[in-house]
Amino acid sequence: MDKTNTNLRVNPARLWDSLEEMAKVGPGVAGGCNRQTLTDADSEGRHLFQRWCEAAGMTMGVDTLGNMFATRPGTDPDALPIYMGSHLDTQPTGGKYDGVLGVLGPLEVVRTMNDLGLKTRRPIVVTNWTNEEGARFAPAMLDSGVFAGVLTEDYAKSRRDLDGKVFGEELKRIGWEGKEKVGARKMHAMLELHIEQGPILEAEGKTIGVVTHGQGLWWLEITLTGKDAHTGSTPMNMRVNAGLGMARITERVHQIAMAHQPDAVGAVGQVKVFPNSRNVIPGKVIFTVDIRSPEQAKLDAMKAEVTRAAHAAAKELGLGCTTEEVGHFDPVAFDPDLVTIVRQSAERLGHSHRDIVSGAGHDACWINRVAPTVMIMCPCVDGLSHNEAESITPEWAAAGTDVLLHSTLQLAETVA
Ligand code: HGY
Ligand code: MN
Ligand code: MN
Repeated sequence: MDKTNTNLRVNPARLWDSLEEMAKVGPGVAGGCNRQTLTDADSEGRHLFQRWCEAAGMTMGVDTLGNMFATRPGTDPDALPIYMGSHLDTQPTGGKYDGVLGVLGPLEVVRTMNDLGLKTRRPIVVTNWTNEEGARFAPAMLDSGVFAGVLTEDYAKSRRDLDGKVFGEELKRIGWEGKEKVGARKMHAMLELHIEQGPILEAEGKTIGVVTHGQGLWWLEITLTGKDAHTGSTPMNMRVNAGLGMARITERVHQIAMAHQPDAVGAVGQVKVFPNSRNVIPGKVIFTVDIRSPEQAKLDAMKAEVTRAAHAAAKELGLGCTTEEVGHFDPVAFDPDLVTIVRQSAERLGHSHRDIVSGAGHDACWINRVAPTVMIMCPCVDGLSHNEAESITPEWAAAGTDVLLHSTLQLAETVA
């Protein structure tokens, strides 16, 4: 089969049905998903994914952090495989496509190859990375970070959620702690298909994002300590208000990001207030600052400015202040040769496309350290993501998966 055959396309209806079927596992309350990592819903989604992979003739391997690897054999078992993957875990108010398209799109690629009886020299592996979101257990991209040798397995297994549940214990509880050594697998290349999660592609009428770079990020967890006191009877000049400190620092994070425009973002997304009672001045607040930029210098400058601002605000209010780095990766440049293959596949298939920098972090950002890696993006409506109203069209899903199909067949070397 001529790999450049532009008639070679996936089955859009089957892909869409799989996305909708998976979305029923761990449903949200407003049409999206709440399939947080290492929950029973995550486990149910994993079982469904495994059943589908085995029905497509693949064999499943699972490592000691629950990363899942479904293999379609090649004609040369010694050849390094082509990996395609992303994540099935979602935010608490997540969409149906963030991560999921990057796992079920590759499954559709394999299903299409089966339909057409296509053989490749290299094996092909479809991957589900555990805990990409970092919503329940920080940091994001935790297990691909261990796979890439940046984080340790002990660190990953020690992470706690807001209820004090421990990652390693939850992984055992849901029965997805595998036997494979994390990071032992070697890859010829890794491709990740993902929705853009930003407004650019849709606004410019482009169907495919050829991802050349990913912006870097810092997650700084700040703990402010003041004094619990009565909100009614405590005079204003006697208050040691950790909640006020958090508010001031949140405003400063916004100002710092705005001062580094363009290409800088910052916000506070997770806040835990103690004792979180309506008539008690918060004596303690723990919150995470998320700052990002594609430019290393800006990222480093913002981190220093946010840290200084936090300590200054705390000092003004007489608060104790500690900061902890709970997530980080530098800006990444994806493999130029793979970027060219993705761009050529989009061209060949007649899809409009543009080079783009990923605003969100992805497992590909870590895997890029251990294998040539690239990402393919499709638009999402209004650029909205990490929101249950996240939406894409079946056409966008199919276009991104067709580009993945063609790029993967080229890299895996179809055998006549
Ligand atoms: O945080 C991120 O960028 C990704 O969605 N986990
Ligand atoms: Mn994602
Ligand atoms: Mn996400």
